[in-house]
Amino acid sequence: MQQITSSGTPIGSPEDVFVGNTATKPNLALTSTATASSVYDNRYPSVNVNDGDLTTVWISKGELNPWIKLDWNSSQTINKITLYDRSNLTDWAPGGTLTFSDGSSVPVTGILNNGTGLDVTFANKNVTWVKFQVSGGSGTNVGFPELQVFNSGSPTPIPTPLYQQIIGQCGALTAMAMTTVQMDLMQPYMEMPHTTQLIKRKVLLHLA
Ligand SMILES: [Ca+2]
Repeated sequence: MQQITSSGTPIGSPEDVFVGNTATKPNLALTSTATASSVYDNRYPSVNVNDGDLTTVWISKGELNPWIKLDWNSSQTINKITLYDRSNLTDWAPGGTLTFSDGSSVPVTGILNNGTGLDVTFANKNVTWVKFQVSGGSGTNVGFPELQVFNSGSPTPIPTPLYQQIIGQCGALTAMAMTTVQMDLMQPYMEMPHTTQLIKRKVLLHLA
């Protein structure tokens, strides 16, 4: 009996239904202006929180519950913010509240103490600023290496000529997929970098 998928493609055949540009969306924080409730000294200015560099840190001056604010010159559509606590285990901002220029707010909990980023997602907002007020902070000088702001919308469609080119390359790589391409066992697919884009294509497998 021939097994087929829900889309009718025989197992073992590539299924060209999931191809998209999953390239990272730009971090909108990079184009904002950062201000903070305080700054420890000129080695740790507020601009360090949105310079795209996790090794540079904004540090408050003796605050456990400081705030940091990002302002844009024009309205931005956003739906995800990633917060990175200081990587040292002394200073810790475990959570707080994001407030926005549209009057809304989003509570934040679960920021890890080790500097691992926490993604906070929400429905699209059109805003000119976002402010994060820390609560429950501990240590001596709470701060953040980075706040990142995104509009993580649907993948950008790939122009047809490029799509055809990539499909051709994927076809040539299918036989190598088991050994050379990252696989997700729950939803098998192959990934291949294509210039600045990361292309995913499902590859259906014979499991028996
Ligand atoms: Ca930084």
